[in-house]
Amino acid sequence: MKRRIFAGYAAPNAPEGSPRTTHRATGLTRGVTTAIAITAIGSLAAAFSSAVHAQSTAPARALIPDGTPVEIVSGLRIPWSAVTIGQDGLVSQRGSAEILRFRPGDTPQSAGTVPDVVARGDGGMLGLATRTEGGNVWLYAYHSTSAGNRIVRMPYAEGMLGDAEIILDGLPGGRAHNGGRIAFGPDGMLYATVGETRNPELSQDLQSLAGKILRMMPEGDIPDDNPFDGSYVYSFGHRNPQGITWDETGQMWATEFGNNTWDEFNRIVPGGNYGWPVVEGQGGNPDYIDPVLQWPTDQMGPSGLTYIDGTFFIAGLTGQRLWTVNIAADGTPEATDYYTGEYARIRDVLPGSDGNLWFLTNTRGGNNNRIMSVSLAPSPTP
Ligand SMILES: [Ca+2]
Repeated sequence: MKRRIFAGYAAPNAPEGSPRTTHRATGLTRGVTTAIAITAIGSLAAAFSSAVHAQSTAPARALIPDGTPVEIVSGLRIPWSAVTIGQDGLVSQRGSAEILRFRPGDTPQSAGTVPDVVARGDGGMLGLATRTEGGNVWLYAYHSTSAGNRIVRMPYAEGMLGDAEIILDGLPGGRAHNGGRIAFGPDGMLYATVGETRNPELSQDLQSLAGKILRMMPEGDIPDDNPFDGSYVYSFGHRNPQGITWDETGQMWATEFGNNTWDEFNRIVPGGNYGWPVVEGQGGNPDYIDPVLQWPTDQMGPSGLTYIDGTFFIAGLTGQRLWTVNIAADGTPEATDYYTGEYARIRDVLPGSDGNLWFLTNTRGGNNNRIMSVSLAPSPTP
């Protein structure tokens, strides 16, 4: 059973894998409720309108992790991103130029290396994405170099990567806040999250690609219909976003590391300004778009994000847990956490090739990290 209890409260003797805490955000129309909001009440109009947007297709029941996760890959060192191509999985490790290929239960094999990868701070080999074009399969990678961050692509055939082709080079980079997630949207465009490289003022500077979500053609050109003419910038005012996904309506969503107070779950609109560094979390300032949900940074630290049949799954890195988010039919966003502290930090989450949910663990020491697989089931409570 779900427990709707105080934020930060750990239910004693909760069975393994059961939800520990559930946080319900109050909506404008709900008035005072007994639900506990970890979101600030400010600017819930934005949250409410976002929720209304999603409600028409929201399923009656949420998906929840079902049972004990099974280890399908071990011995990884800071795995950062994983994708599937058919039955193959491919995974990046932050400190390595090598991309590993795996199938659940087998020892991972090298699929090839990416040139010019330089790992320092939170940079290195970061996000992966795939694209099938005609009969060709491409693996895209976002990685750090000695001079900022770069997006490349490599053909993938018979388990091996071909030569890398640069898609976009010279992205802002630094020792921290490199962003690094990439994914193709339902519009066939490639999106990338770029952190503000610990230069907060760049997030509001439309001439800089730091602190932005970018949108580009699969070959790296700027699309004609981007919100700012001649710019890769799709949305701005971000701090260090590391998760992007889309729901079945085509709406984009993103997770973002906050500074000291609030981590964010944002509904992304073209040209939107998400506030950093003027606002962290829900500020209620009409000049900026507030997050739909926010969490104290010790509970979340969101990295990877995916969406499966009406439920968002968020890799809680700092909070060392898996989060789900659902938007109820009445527009109320609800977040639930699982496995707190059981699998170390969690860096990425994705639909696996075995039909289960996969997530990547990141211990602080970095060694013997794993990919876990867990089945999903409808929540027993509507
Ligand atoms: Ca924000």
